[in-house]
Amino acid sequence: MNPRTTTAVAPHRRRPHHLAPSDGADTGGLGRWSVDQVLALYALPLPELLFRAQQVHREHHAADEVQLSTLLSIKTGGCPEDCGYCPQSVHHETGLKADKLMDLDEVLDAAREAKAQGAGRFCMGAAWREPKDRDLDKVAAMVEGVKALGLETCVTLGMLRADQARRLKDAGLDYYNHNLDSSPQFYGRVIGTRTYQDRLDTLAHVREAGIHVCCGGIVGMGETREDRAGLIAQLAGLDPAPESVPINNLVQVPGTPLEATEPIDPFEFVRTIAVARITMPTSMVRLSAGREQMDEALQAMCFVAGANSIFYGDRLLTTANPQAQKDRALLSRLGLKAQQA
Ligand code: SAM
Ligand code: DTB
Ligand code: SF4
Repeated sequence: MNPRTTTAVAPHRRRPHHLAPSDGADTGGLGRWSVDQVLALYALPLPELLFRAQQVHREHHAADEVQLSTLLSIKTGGCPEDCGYCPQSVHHETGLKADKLMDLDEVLDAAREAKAQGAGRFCMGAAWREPKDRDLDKVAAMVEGVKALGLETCVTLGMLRADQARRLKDAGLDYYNHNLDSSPQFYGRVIGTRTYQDRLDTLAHVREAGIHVCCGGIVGMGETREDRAGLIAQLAGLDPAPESVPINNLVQVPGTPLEATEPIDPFEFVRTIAVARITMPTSMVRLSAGREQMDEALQAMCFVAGANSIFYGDRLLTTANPQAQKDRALLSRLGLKAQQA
């Protein structure tokens, strides 16, 4: 049976009023969620929350498919921004060596390898505040080359002007990743060199250029549940919601200010995935950074909670990710399969 058609009535139509978007009407997740409404989801008994997340998930997605994105850091380290979680910032002594922008051939070799391993999307990340126009030409060539290999393309290059977004769209870019990272209230505790509004402006330029939006955040930075709910309410309130929503669990890197933060309770992480799924029904919710530090049972719970995408490949940008072979074995044990691009 097609998992998309197993429920006759949209499950989120049966939500009690206090768990519905604030416009009052059911909008299939396109309405705005207040922070209190998101907190009410968080407060549900875990089995109830997972049940609801599964209902929404099956209404909009094939429940046995996981989308696979491979990351490559095309320009590593030396970033002028001060993001407190990030090993690539010049503000933190992490011992990371800064590199220049990679050559096209090297990038295409990595993309070919990702495709051979079964990835559907190739995401290229650069440690920039924003791209210089001459660098953007080089990235545009990378996008064209990767796309020609039959992979979906994604880049994350920092802040983007409207004309730069259009340049990337012309090169064939499918997705731009730019995260809100946390709630507007907590954000300033982690990042001082760019504002929340700067991020919203970049997202608007990406959207206007007709590029799919990949936007999520990080948890485990010492934020409260209210901050996590604030992040989710912001993401779900983007109109339309991001097509991809990466939920990162902080990878604590020695030398960063967030190095010794109290880790998030694993069940609270699962709740965050479930709440993202319920509030953004049609988005791909990506179980992102932090999987190397999770056991397989916790990852399985995240898939039950509605995660349907992962970063796939032995590295994230500068830190470790589970080996591709180990991930293939895990998906197979769980009866899940890679989504065909
Ligand atoms: N420099 C660009 C920017 O910040 O927009 C693109 C790359 S940046 C590394 C992309 C995202 O990775 C960040 O917004 C953050 O959400 C995530 N990230 C970075 N370091 C992380 C860490 N140590 N643990 C978890 N997520 C992290
Ligand atoms: C996202 O949300 N997470 C990815 C991707 N977008 C670019 C990056 C995670 C980085 C983790 C730390 C590192 O490897 O440097
Ligand atoms: Fe730079 Fe991005 Fe790291 Fe922030 S997250 S320091 S912008 S590479």
